[in-house]
Amino acid sequence: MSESAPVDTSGSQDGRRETVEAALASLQKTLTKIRGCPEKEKQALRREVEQLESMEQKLTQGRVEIVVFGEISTGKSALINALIGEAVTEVDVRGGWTKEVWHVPWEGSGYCIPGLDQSQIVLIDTPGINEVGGASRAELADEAAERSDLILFVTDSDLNDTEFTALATLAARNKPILLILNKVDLYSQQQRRQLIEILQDRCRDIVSADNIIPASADPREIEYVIEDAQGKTRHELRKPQADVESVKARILEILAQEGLALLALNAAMYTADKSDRIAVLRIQMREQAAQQTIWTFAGLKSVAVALNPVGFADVAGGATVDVAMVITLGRIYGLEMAWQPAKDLFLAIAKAAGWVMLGETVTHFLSSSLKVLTAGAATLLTAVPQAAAAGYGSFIVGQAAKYYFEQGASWGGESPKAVVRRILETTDRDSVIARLKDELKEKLHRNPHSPSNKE
Ligand SMILES: Nc1nc2c(ncn2[C@@H]2O[C@H](COP(=O)(O)OP(=O)(O)OP(=O)(O)O)[C@@H](O)[C@H]2O)c(=O)[nH]1
Ligand SMILES: [Mg+2]
Repeated sequence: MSESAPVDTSGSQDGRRETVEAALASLQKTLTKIRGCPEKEKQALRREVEQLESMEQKLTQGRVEIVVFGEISTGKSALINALIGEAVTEVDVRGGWTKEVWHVPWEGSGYCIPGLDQSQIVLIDTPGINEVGGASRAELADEAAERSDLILFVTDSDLNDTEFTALATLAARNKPILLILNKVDLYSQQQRRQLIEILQDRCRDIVSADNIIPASADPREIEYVIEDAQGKTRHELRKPQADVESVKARILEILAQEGLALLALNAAMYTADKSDRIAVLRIQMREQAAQQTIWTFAGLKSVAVALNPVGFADVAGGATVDVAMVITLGRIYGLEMAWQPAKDLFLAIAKAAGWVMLGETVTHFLSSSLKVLTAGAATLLTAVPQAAAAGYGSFIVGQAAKYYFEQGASWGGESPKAVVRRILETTDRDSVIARLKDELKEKLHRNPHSPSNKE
C-alpha cells in the first residue's frame, strides 16, 4: 500500500470494530441531517443521499471495491478477466474499448471480511484515462475512485506523463495502490527487471516498491514447434496461461491485513468529503432562494406603494409586505416564524436603520402620490422613482433579516445597527433602485388596476 495511507494495521479487532461503528455513525448522522432539510434541498441532494446510502450498505455488507485504472489498451479488462478466471468483461485490440464503468463481483476470490458473511470483492473496470470525449465518464471514474478501497493502476511499459499525473492524483486519495506492469510476456527477463526498476525509481514517493507488480493478463500466442514420432515438425500457435498470481496474492495480503479498517476509513473519508460538499451546496441554495425572495418582495412593495400610496404611506401599512418577507426568509433557513416575532424582527431592523431609508422614501412619495391620484399615468411615471425607493427599503430589510437567519437567528455578536449599517454601505443603492424601477414600470403597464391603464 502507499506509504502515506492512514491505515491502522496494528489495530486490534476491537479497534477495527470501533472504526467501523464511528464511520457508520457519521454516515447516518449526515443522512439524518439531509432528511431534515426543506423539501427543495432534499430534492437537490437526492444524488448525494443515494451515494451515502450505497456507501452505508457497502460498509455494513463488507463490500470491498477494487477499481482498475490505466491508459487505453494496457489490459485493464484483461486483468479483471484473468483475476476472475473467465471472460466477464470485453477485451479488444482496438483502443478505447471499455466505454462504461463496470462492476464485476469477484466470486472466487476466497476473501471474506471476518464476521461479515455477505462480504464480497467487486472489481471495477473503467475506460482508459486518456479516452476522448468522456467528461461524464471521467466523473464516473472519479466517483469510482472516491468510493473504492484499493486501486489497481495498469501500464504496459514505462509511464508517460499522462499516466504519471493520473497515478499521482490517485495516490493523493490515500488508498492502497498497486501499479501493475502488464504484458510482461512481450519483454525479455532483463527488460522486465529494468522496467520494474525504472517504475520503482520514478514512483518511489507514491507507490511502495512491493506494490509494483508484473503480470501478463492476456499473453500473446507463442509459436510452438512440435515434433512427431517420425521426426517431422510442425508449427502451432498456443496461448500461454495468464499470469496474475502475484497481483492476486498482493491484493489478498492487503485485505487480510487491513480489509475492515480500509473499508471503515474509506467510508469515513467519503462521508466527510460529501458532508462538506453538501454543506456548501445548501449554503448556495439558501443564498439563491433568499436573494430571489428579497427581490420578489422588494418588487411587490414598490408595486403596492405605487398603486396604493395612501394605505402604504405610513410605516405600519408598508410593514405588511416586509413582515411577510421576513417569514418567507425564515422558512428558507428552516425557521417557522409567527407573525408577531417576524414583525418584531422587522421593527428591530427598521429601528436599527433609524427609519431613515423607510421614512425618507415614504415622505418623498406622499407628495407625488396626490398627483398620481389626480393626474393619472403621466404623473404615475414620475412617482416610480419614489415607489422604487420604498422597494429599496424592503431590500435592505430583507438583507438584514437574511443575515440574522444565516447566523442561526442571532446578530452574530454584533448589534443590529452595525449589521444594517454595513449592509447599507456595501449595497449599490442606485443599481438596486434602477432594477426595481424597471420591474415596476413593466408591472404597472401590465396591471389592469394601474391608473395608467384606466384612462
Ligand atoms: N501480449 C499481451 N497482450 C495483452 C495482455 N493483456 C492484454 N493484452 C492485449 O491488449 C489489448 C487490450 O486489452 P484490454 O484488456 O481490452 O485493454 P483495456 O485496458 O481494457 O483497454 P480499453 O478498455 O480499450 O481502455 C488486447 O488486444 C489484449 O489481448 C498481456 O498480458 N500480454
Ligand atoms: Mg477495457
